[in-house]
Amino acid sequence: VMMATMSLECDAQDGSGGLTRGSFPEGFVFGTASSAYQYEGAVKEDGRGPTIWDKFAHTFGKIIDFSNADVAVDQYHRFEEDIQLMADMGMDAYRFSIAWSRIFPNGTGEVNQAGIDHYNKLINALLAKGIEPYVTLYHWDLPQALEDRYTGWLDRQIVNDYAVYAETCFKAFGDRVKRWITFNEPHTIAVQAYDSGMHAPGRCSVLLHLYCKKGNSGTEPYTVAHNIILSHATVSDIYRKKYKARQNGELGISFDVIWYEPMSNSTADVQAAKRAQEFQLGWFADPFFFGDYPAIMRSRVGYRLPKFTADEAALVKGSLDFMGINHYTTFYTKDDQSTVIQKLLNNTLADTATISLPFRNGQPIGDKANSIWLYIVPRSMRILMNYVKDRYNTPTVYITENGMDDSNSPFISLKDALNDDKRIKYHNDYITNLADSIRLDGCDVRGYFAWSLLDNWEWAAGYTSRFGLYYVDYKDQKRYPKKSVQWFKNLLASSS
Ligand code: PSG
Repeated sequence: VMMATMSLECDAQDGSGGLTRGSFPEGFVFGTASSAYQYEGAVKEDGRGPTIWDKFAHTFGKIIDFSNADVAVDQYHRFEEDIQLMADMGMDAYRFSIAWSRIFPNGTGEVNQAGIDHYNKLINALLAKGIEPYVTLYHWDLPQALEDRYTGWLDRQIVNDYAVYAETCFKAFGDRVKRWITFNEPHTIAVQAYDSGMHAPGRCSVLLHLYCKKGNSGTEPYTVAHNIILSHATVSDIYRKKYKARQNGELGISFDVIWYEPMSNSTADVQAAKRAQEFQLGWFADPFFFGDYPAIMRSRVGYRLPKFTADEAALVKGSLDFMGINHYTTFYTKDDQSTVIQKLLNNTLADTATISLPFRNGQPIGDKANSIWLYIVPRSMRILMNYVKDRYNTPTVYITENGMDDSNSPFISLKDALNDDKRIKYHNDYITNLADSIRLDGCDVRGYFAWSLLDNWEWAAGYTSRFGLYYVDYKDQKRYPKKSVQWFKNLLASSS
């Protein structure tokens, strides 16, 4: 056992344990991912308007360590240094998001030129180092003004305002940006922000409004999802009609996908795992491929699930050029028809009639990272790629996020924090399974983005979670390479 463990570690150290650039097709893209609110800081600079996350983070009791991202990792000022770190690793691409409220401080109205200038500088600095920008237009930081004006994503007006914002970005940056991600994790938005209430704007009705003042966990997630899907479709139509011919780019969405394994091989549990996936990925992806939500959602959610008119369905269907997939973890799923939970919660989880857990017979499904939801199950990467290939007829896929976190503990020395063999193994094993899905199974995956370049502000978990390839000392913003940086360097420098 000892020997086996040692040789595993050695593989992990010497970079890539068999993986090389040659394990992937020509042109396969490697990058790291980030988002504006988690990285930028400078929240009051150059005319940036407040967002729902500024307000949420400054509300007592919403963030575990009482922190906020007013400073974060200060990438607003340090982007040149950070781009050098990417270039040193040999990264091909960088996925970052634009803060809507830097472009339109009030959500709509007059463009803030200083915001445009900032992202021009960032994009140009990336291109100067040969790093391709992959730009997310919405990574959760809605201008607070739109929340105040009409409750943001709950109101159909958002579709128009988002379209103006997106088009402004195409005009300003589309000569250089060829890959656009219109939304990061619409499912997480619907469920965490409007059902559990753990994310901004913190709406929910579960547990008798104990945790949220306002909201309806059984209806609002479906309304918000619908408006997000229509927003993507509207923007895709605009892009294809007015920009695609000249700019020749592509638009996708980054879907969050947990893999669900049946808790047992009973028919009920097998069906439950299938149902859980249709309520997660199917909810958001099916409309783009088939023009409607999954049939199981129609029957279980009933009148609470909005309908697409024939025109809308036609606009939505086919409006995705590629699928982004954020994949981290796997749960066991079992059938749960108990009306107690359904009555008590009356939310999207109750609608699925399933329960998902990381344990079976007291055994965890995999090694745990730091986040309570992050269990390490590398085989699922390959299984998920095949599920996507079969269900959606071999779409073009980018893994837009994959990674694991360590805890931010005052008892861990810097030296130990940099020694991240566990992260090396995580990336090695997930990437190996990804390579197999392409080479052996014919899945059309074009790129892989590690979450994340740097340790950063992890939403409701604040600074307690460290996902970076680089360690950040939050006292002085110094970046230190963890061991996984060298591992990526070796992989990216290997010949094809
Ligand atoms: C991703 C996956 C799960 C929960 C939350 C996320 N899951 O499998 O239960 S959020 C996602 C996000 C990014 C985060 C990162 C790590 O896009 O901003 O920092 O993953 O949580």
